[in-house]
Amino acid sequence: MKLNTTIDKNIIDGWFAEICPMWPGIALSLEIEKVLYSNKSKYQQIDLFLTTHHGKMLVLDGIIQLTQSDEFAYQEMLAHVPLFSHPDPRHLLVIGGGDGGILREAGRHDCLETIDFCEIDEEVIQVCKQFLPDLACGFDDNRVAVHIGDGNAFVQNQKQMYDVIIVDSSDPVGPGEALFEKPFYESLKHALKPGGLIATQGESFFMHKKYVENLVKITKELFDIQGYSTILVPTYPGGNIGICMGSLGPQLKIPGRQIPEKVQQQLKYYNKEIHKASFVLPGFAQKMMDEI
Ligand code: SPM
Repeated sequence: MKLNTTIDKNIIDGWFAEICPMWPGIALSLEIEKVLYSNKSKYQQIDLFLTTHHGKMLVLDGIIQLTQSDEFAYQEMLAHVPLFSHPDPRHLLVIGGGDGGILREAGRHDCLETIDFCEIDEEVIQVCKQFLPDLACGFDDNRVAVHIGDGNAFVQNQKQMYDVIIVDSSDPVGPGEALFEKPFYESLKHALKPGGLIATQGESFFMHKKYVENLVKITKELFDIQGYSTILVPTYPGGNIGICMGSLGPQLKIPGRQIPEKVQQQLKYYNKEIHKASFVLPGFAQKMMDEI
């Protein structure tokens, strides 16, 4: 099948193959029905596919960012684990995640008064507003203030502003690279109010040992309390992805407040039990964390 996309090298007989040096020798493939959008933005290659069995799929620089079939797992956990760990979050910063999925989940927290959002690539936001309204509805919340620009530069100018900061980054290849380095984490720490906490896309302990070790090392060095939670996501490499967290006060491994019933009813993955269980790691992964 010939598909009209600018990432032809990833398309084999109508299947998209996610090939990346970060996970050498293995590639997840999804069958594609149609290319809905394909363009090189100022920062990266953006592709939006309709798959045959997993809904629409957003791909940046050849890497799967989400599919409609399982995006809820990642967005719910990356939003609600940190937000429910904090006893009273009022001010939130979200860096990355131009699809709006984290904003959609954060919007369920009535206690939030302001939600700053920083994304480098405005074209990702536009594409998701056009093709993924079930995620981009996150932008409709009138507490959300959108800042287009480099998240690393943005956070350097914020001092003691936020109760919670969530970093929904792509992988450390391409525009997201600086978001995996210690100076960025130092800036995140300075942008937190006393008692604040951060949560960042923490890669996979199966697939990216050295990246996970680096994130855990940085957060252990900078924060009083550190934690690593894991999420099952079938369309990410290895079927899992982590959340790397650092806290200036609140415990992370149990919710710091009640989950309102009206919020719980809207969720498909997150609940009090999975919050706690997500910090229980397989033996080899826990050993890896303990040795850092
Ligand atoms: N809001 C969804 C944006 C997705 N951001 C994270 C994407 C990560 C893609 N690569 C996964 C590799 C995991 N080890």
